[in-house]
Amino acid sequence: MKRRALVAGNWKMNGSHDFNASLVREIVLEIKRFPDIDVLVCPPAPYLDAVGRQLAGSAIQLGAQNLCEQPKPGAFTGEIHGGMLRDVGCAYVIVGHSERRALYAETDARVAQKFAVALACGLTPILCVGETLDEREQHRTEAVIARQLAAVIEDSGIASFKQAVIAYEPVWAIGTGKTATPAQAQEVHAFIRGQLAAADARIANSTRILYGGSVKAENAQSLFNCPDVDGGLIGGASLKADEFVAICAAAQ
Ligand code: G2H
Repeated sequence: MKRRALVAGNWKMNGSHDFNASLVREIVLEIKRFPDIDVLVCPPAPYLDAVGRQLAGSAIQLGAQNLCEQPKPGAFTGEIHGGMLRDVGCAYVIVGHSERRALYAETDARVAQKFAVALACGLTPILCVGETLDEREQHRTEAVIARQLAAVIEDSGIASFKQAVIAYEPVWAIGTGKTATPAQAQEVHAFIRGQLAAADARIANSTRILYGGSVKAENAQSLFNCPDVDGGLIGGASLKADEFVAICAAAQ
């Protein structure tokens, strides 16, 4: 089965009303050239509503970078419920990004809770998995990723991946300028698909697995050519309209 590519821009903690408006204006103009892929931008939470309004009428979808693991809204100061993300027009939410795992102590169990809440709220979770440099050097890449995936599969079930996306993001390649080679990416993507296939071959075949970690216009094509790479989760390069559009072109 040929999977439809997805290119998702993770703006992280960057932007302002003026910056976002100009970036989105340029992307919206160009994106019409790429009808065969899905494109998504994930601004910081305070800007979701404004960016969503600017995207209205375009094919670009809106995603959030995080959500609260609590299943119901209530007294959780500073947190954002998945239903609120839906309310402002989000279709996707990133779950378990390595920056949240490392800097905000998100455990596999909490990531699994967030994944489940995202689904319950009608959002498509983008589940991030990936190993650190130490883990790779200790040949623990597969064990780490298997553990990260298992936490979610055990909690939400393999069928949940009918409405989910996985992003493989080697931590050593995030924002460092170091990118996994296409061979390294393909090897891990095939492993991830194999983990899903062990539970359900059909779901494994249809689940989109994105690569993330210093994707740029110059390396996107070679990564997207890999048979198990179905697009990208783009950080730094998604903040430059021409770079992001060139990455979309590579996925088309
Ligand atoms: C990985 C990626 C996007 P960058 O975090 O999530 O960021 O492309 O800047 O490495």
